[in-house]
Amino acid sequence: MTPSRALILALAGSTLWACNEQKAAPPPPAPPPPAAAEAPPPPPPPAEAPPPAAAADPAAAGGNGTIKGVVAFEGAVPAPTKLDMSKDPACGKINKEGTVTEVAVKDGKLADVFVYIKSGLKEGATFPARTDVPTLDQRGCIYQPLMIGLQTGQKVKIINSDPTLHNVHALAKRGEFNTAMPKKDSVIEKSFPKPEVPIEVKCEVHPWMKAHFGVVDHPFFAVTGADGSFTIEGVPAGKYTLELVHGKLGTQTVEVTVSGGAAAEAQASFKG
Ligand SMILES: [Cu+2]
Repeated sequence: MTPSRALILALAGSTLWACNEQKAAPPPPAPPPPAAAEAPPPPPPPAEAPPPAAAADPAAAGGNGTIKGVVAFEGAVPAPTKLDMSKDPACGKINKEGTVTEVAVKDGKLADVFVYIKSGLKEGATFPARTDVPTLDQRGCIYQPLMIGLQTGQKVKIINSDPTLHNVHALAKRGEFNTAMPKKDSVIEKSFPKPEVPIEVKCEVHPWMKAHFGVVDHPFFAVTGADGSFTIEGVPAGKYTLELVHGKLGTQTVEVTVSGGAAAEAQASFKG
């Protein structure tokens, strides 16, 4: 026999043997079935699937809805409040009118209204943190602006733009501070750990100085501008109660339904 023939036979033999073995293999496969019977264990992994589903929950916390509105003012618009600044001559030099506009109305629309979602947000949901830093200025011995919205933990910058002593005192249940700011252009930063609406801010040097913070534990709030308008973005679909707070005119609530990406309209009116 030549070497090549021997090789062919050997290959043929091994092939047959392999075939036989494959045929014989079926019997052993018997064990696999048990393995298949152990398929049930896989279910546990699916059981772990829920956590990812829970992770999807926070994702659902945010949204693409928008709440827009305009806050109106009805009645006679109060004149700016005249202030007696004789106690501190430095104030009169900057604030020549010696007034503060506590009820700011333009074309029947009201500024300085804190608007926020009071109820309707999913329990336990977490939301993105606001990172902008609003400013409360002490200028002309009045606070500017008179209303500031904040998320818990969000910083507010407080500036003394006057060449006189101010002592800013935030009367918060949590995070109260009472800080003397003797130098012009001095700046401090503060934040509040818990929601509270409103928090009164006053100056311990000038008794007429008052402002308010509205602090909530989510980012869905706004303060009406000079034209009375406000916009709250990124709101999940749902039914909500909005609360509107003005430092001088009180509080009211409005129901609003946010669906999909459409802007929900909210109208409100304060009376003088
Ligand atoms: Cu002051």
